[in-house]
This record gives sequence, C-alpha cells and structure tokens, in this order.
Amino acid sequence: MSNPEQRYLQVIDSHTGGEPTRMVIDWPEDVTGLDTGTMMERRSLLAERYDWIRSACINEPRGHDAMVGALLCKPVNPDCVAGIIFFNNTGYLNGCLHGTIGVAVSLLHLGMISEGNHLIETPVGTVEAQVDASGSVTVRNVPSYRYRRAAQVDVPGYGVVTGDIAWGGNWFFLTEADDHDFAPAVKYKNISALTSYGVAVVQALADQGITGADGGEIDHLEIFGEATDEASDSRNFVLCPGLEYDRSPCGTGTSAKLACLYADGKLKPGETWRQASILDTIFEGQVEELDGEQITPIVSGTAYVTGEAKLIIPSEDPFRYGIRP
Ligand code: PYC
Repeated sequence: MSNPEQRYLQVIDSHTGGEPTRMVIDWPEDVTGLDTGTMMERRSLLAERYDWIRSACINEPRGHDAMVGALLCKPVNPDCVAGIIFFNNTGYLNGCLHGTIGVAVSLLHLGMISEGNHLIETPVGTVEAQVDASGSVTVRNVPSYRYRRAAQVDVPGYGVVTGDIAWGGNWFFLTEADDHDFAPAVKYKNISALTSYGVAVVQALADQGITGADGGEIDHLEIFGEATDEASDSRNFVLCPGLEYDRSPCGTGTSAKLACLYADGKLKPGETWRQASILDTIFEGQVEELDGEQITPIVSGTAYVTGEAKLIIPSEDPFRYGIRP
C-alpha cells in the first residue's frame, strides 16, 4: 500500500580513495528554495529547514558515519555545471575535495557532463574539476594559505602539541606524528589510538580558543607520519568534524598541507607532493602562486561510482531521519 507521506531521495554513491560520497540528485517537491540565493544562503536553508535530508541519507540505517553527502543544486553562476553543498554525520562542511572528485565522476556517470574542465560552485567558492573517463579528476581548489606557524595547544593527557593552522577550504590543524611519539600509530594504522588523540587535540583547540582567521572553527586535524613506501611523500591521518577519519588523504587537508609546504619554501610551483592516506590511497598536489603566502592548490585523485539508489523514507519508520545520538 502506498503511503502519501512516504518520502524519497535519489542518490548516486561513489568513493574517492576509499572515502564515500553520496550525491543527492532528487528530493520531494515540498523542499523548495535550494536553487535560489547564494550557495552560503542555500547551505543555511538546508541546515535550518531541511536538515532531515542530511540526517536521513548520512546517518544509519541508510548511511554511515564515514559518508559525506553532496546535495546537487543549480549553480548561481551559469558558467558552472553544478552547485554543491557538502554535509556529514553531524553537520555541514565548507569545502570537500574527495567529495568534489566523487561528484565529478558521478556527473560523468549520469551523462550530465563530459570529459574535460568544469566549474563547480560550493559555499566557500568555485573550484574547477578536470575530469577524465578513467575516473581521474584534477581539482583547482579555492585559494589556500597558512594562517599560523607552530601554534601550541596543551592537550590534557598528551602534553603540548605544536602544529600549523591552515585554510584549504576547511580549517586544519596540521601536526607531525614524530614530534609526540605518535609515529608508530600512523605507521601501524592504529585508528583507535589516532582517533582518541585527535579528539583530544580538537577539543583542546576549542577549549583554549585557538581558531582559524576570523574565529573560524578548526574542525579538521591532520597528523602526518613518514611515507611507508616510495609511492608517496608522507602518510596522514585526518580526523573529520563528525569524529570519523578520512579514508582518503583529504583534499582540503592536502591543500592546507601544500600551503604550509609552500610557506616553508619546501614546495615550488611545478613540483609534486604525493600525500598518502592512512589506507595508502594517494592524492597528488601542486601549487600555483597567488599573492603573498596564498596559493591555488591543484589536487588529483580517482573516484569510482559504487551505486545508484532511491532511498525510501516511510513516515512510520522511527529511524526515517537516521539514528541520531
Ligand atoms: O577531501 O576535502 C576532503 C574532505 C573533507 C572531509 C572529508 N574529506
């Protein structure tokens, strides 16, 4: 029997270096306004009025904590092929490059774009994706920069931790594993030790009022360890705002790292940085110079489409909008 209050969401799933993206391409007719206003205004509207879309498709039982959502809307700028609002298990993201790579490959899969260069709008700016049929995508990200070098935070149970604060489309605290006995955790992929440590660092940053520019919340943490083989220059562990770790090397995080390497004179235009994730999937990055310490990060990775689905959301399902803590 059909239920008039049953709702549907049409989604395309992909993964980029192991990190999932769920692109929402269709939603009920009573959800309105997501195709007008700036991308930031649309993100606010989604959060304030239609947060059930995020929680239904990302949280269990229809989704899972590691998944990132990407709502596809009409771009404000007609030169762009799409507008995208990213979200996760707990809220809304600024930018997301593994997600952009997943979106680009999903749009190609749907026949909505062809191979080549395409502009995609996000709440924090326009990025350019160069897509090829193999699933490889190179993204020119928003301008990125290091905001503070060697900031210190006192982390209960761990001591003083030093790291750079940088913008790569999200705010990151970037710290070296070697500086505080964490090298073995990165080397042996000790996810639970890395997660406990990461949560403590992010909490300490918030408690001690350490932020990005203009009070921007530092909601992503990157811990860098040595590369474990010749294929990369470094391996990272990235803790995301929903307290899940990024299975990919994190594109906005790689952008933040490129900005720090550039600011330290360790990476020049034309040189390539190969960032491995904790799963050893790799993003390659280069910098283009802008004013001062600002750069345009160019980040490449590969995504695969994993599914096309119509999520069914019956009104009588107690978990229709996800299991929420
Ligand atoms: O790839 O930028 C990224 C990202 C952000 C959060 C998860 N992945």
